[in-house]
Amino acid sequence: MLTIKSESRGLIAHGVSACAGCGLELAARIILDVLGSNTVIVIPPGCAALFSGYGKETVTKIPGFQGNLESTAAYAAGIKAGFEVQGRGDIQVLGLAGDGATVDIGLQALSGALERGDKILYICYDNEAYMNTGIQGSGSTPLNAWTTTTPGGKSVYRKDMIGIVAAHKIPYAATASVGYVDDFKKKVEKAKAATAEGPAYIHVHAPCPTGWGSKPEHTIEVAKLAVQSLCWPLYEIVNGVNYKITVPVAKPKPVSEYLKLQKRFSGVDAKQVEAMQTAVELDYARLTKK
Ligand SMILES: Cc1ncc(C[n+]2csc(CCOP(=O)(O)OP(=O)(O)O)c2C)c(N)n1
Ligand code: SF4
Repeated sequence: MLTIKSESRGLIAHGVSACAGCGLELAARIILDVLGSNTVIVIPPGCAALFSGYGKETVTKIPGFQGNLESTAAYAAGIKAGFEVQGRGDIQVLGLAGDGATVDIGLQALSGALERGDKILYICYDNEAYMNTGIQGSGSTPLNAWTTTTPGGKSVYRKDMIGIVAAHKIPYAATASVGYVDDFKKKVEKAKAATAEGPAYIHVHAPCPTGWGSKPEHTIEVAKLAVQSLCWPLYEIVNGVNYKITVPVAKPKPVSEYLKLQKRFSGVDAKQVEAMQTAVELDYARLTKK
């Protein structure tokens, strides 16, 4: 057995078995640094389960619960309700789930919690596929991306998950990126505060070198390029109506710059890149008008 001799910092110990350069690992450390120890975490199966771990192998230093893939938001809501009944409503309950567990399989449970106004914080880390079970395409996989279930490139657009969340008119929703840590931290702070009123939701873009075919040392560069090429705009939405872009992009970089660092887009041709460029520009123009 490996004995780790150094003291670990933060609420996630070292020794996490995530892949090198994992965007989720960085996101999880940032989130718990901001939320602090008065937090209970709910994690479904997926790569985040590497943190809740198995038996004595957990690396999280806060209480946690691993449920099933469908019900992260329902578990979180139930745990929060239990604390409220006990007069311990100050405990932050965090659901941390992948895009598959959020955008597809857990969508119904999440929608229910958002509609009821449960005072939970839900963070979806978006690695744009079901990574833990071998890179299958999800509702959040972008157009033209290779996955094992979209071997010729995904033929349809991703779901507008943040739009779906905003339609519930919850107190706070935001997109975030591990490439913009200060912006991400501020959003976790705001989301934490918003849960005094109702649900808060953050959708954080978290590159996955294993699934995207990017170099581990390029994770931050890839994350930043997604924002700078308008493929992943950073904004927040208060009460479902007040939109604000938090990292404006005055001179966008071409989408092709973002794509070229990832093997999952190596099959795209010039026409497809052009279509992606047009789509992100239109989306961004619409966003700036909201
Ligand atoms: C209903 C259901 N279908 C399939 C599975 C198998 N499964 C376990 S983890 C996982 C991948 C989850 O993907 P995502 O939520 O995107 O998280 P990631 O693995 O990318 O971190 C799947 C499909 C399951 N546990 N439950
Ligand atoms: S497969 Fe991707 S998300 Fe999962 S641990 Fe590895 S790098 Fe992280």
